Amino acid sequence: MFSAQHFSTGPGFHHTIAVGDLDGDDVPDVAIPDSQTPAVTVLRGLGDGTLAAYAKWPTFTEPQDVVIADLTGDGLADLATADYTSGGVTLLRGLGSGAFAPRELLAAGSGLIALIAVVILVKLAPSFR
Ligand SMILES: [Ca+2]
Repeated sequence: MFSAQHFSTGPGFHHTIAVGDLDGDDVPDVAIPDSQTPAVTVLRGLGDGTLAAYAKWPTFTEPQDVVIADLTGDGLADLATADYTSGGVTLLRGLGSGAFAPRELLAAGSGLIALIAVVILVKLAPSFR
């Protein structure tokens, strides 16, 4: 039987959560947008059911939602947030170690509250190549 554990996400306003492997160790990690700081709060999974202490990665203003996906096609997990007032989406390019490059703003207008990352994997049979 499991008992509840609490892992601090630090100060800020946290609305949603995303789970994915951000550092390539095959252990799920947690990312949470913090609209107050503003930042994405990341807690790395340690593989034993616990999470490491949080780290905050700066975003543009008022991130409301976060996705984890390889958005740049380099095979590494990236983070993107839907920002309510920044005028777009914050992209944090993953460096593969669980660290991220400085924030980039992708213009997409104001009032964003949610993101969906769609990854389509197509594996062609040898006869179709
Ligand atoms: Ca991981």
